[in-house]
Amino acid sequence: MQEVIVGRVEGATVPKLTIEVQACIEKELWPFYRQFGGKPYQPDILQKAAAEIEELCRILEGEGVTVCRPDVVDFSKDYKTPDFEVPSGMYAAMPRDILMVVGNEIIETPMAWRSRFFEYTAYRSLLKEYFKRGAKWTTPPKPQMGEQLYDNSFFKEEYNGKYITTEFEPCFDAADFMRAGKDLFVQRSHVTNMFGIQWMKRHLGDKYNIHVLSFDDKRPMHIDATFTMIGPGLIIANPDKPCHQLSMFEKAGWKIVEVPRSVVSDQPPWWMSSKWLSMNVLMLDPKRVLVSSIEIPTQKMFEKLGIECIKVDMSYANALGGGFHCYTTDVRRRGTLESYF
Ligand code: ABU
Repeated sequence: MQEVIVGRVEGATVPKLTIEVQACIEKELWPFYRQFGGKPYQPDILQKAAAEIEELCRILEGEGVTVCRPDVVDFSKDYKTPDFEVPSGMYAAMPRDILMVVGNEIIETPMAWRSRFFEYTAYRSLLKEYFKRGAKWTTPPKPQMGEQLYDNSFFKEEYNGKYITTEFEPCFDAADFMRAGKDLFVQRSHVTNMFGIQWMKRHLGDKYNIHVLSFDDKRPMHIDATFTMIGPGLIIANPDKPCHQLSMFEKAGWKIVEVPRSVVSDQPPWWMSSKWLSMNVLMLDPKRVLVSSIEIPTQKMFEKLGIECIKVDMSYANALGGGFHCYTTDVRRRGTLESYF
């Protein structure tokens, strides 16, 4: 990896518990969102998370990677469009959700949470700079996020394989995609609909193949704590969320390794994700990975695969719903455009 964007937690605000947030968050956490939605996250946790992210940047730079950061934005302001209103935004902590790099193109994704509508503002200084340096800069149609994008009947019954987003307009988070050369893998999730996947297919054209994957998962949102690509030919898989298309990878000769369970405790709190962030790692190159300093079983798994672990503490940063992969978007990597399927 040569250059990476690392998100920031400064200005982070708890999103309102809108229907699309409810679908993605464990029910036990809903009271937290009801109480704090629209207010800043607890300052002491934010400060500690910010310190961990600073340390992550220092470590990346020490490994020879250029680190870029989004602007500091106050996400506590309320906003209103002709289609919806919310009491606040959320954060610019997870560039992996909003920025997708494909070749020399950087795509600002049309995310599905109303609290994330204006998140792109934090990245505009960087995107203008990348454009000046020669990048192709694309913004897909921005969803209107009115009532028609969300399925109001979603909570009427127990989980039945439905999604909170409808097919009214395209939406997708970049973190539902992963890429190996000319092959992109994507899951239909609560925040990525088939219309969004279709948009990407038509946009990228014949140069890339998009494969749709699915998993046993009641709350699909982001593929990178479910099925994480360690490199072409090697995937680490969440044993609680089996992939329905495993045979496709097996036929292509890929190795799929099940990840050991996380060993983290309940403190600091887990406000927005499962503990499977233990597998939300960042590969610096095929032989070096950033992994949580607490997750010894996961470290051992990587060492057995011949991959050196660079250990970093992300306990407080994890509280906001992301691990190394979520907090970063790799902008430049060495390599050629291979086809694997
Ligand atoms: N943004 C990644 C969250 C994934 C998970 O909760 O497992």
